[in-house]
Amino acid sequence: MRTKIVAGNWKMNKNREETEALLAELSAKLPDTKAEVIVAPTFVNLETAQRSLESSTIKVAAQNMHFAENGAYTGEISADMLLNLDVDTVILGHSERRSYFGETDELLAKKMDTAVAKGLKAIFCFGEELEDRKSDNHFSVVESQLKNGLFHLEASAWKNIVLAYEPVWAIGTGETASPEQAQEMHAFIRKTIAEAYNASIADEVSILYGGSVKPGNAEEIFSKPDVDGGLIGGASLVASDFVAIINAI
Ligand code: G2H
Repeated sequence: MRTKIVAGNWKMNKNREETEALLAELSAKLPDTKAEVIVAPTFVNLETAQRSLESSTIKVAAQNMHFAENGAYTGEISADMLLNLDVDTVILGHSERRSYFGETDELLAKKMDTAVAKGLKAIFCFGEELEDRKSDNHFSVVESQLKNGLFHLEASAWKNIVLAYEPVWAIGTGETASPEQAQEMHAFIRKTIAEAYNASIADEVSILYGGSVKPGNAEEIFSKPDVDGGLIGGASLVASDFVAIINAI
C-alpha cells in the first residue's frame, strides 16, 4: 500500500501573518484523512509554520535547499539548517527552479545526494515542456530526468523519495494533463524505475501529479491507479480549495 500524499507548494506567497492565518484555517478544516498532508511555505516562514502546526498532523516542507554542507553560498540554505528547524522534507527540482534558476539534472543529483546523506525526505519534481510533448519526446525527457537526477542513488535511498510528475505546460496555466495522460506517464515512470532498480521499489514509491490541480479535477486525477496524490500550487493557497483536494484522495 503506497502512501497517499497531498502537498501544498506555496511558492513565493504568504507573509508571516498570512501563513499563520492560512494554517489556522487549514487545521480547523482538515478532514480525517489517511493521506499525508504537507505544506511548503517560504524559507522565512518555516519556523512560523512549524509553530502553528505543533499539535497538527500536517507536515512542513521546504521548497529548496543547497547541496553543500555550509560555507560561502550567499542566499542559500543548507540541509542542516532545515533539520535544525525540524523540517525533514524538501521539494527539489521544481520546474520553476529548473527554468528560472538554471537548476540542471547534474545539480539536482548533488542535491539528492545531500538529501539522502542527511536523511531528508525529498519530493523530486520533473516533467516535460510543451515542445517535448508536441514532438512526442515526453517519455524520453522524463526518462532522462529520472536517470540523471536519481538513478545513481543506492536502492536504500528510495524509501525517502517521493516523485512529483509535473508537466511544465500544465503548471499555473489552468491547463491540466488529462487523468489518462497522467496515468500513462505515472505507469511509465514506475516501469522505468522497475527496470533501473526492481519491481518492489517501483511499486512502493509514491508518485504525485502536479500542474493546475483544483477541487474540480482532483478526484478524477487521484482515481488513477498510479497517481498517489498531488503537488498543489495555486489551489493550496486557499484553505477550502486545499481541503477539497485532500478530501478528493
Ligand atoms: C505546479 C504546481 C505546484 P499549480 O508548479 O507545484 O502549481 O498547481 O499552481 O500549477
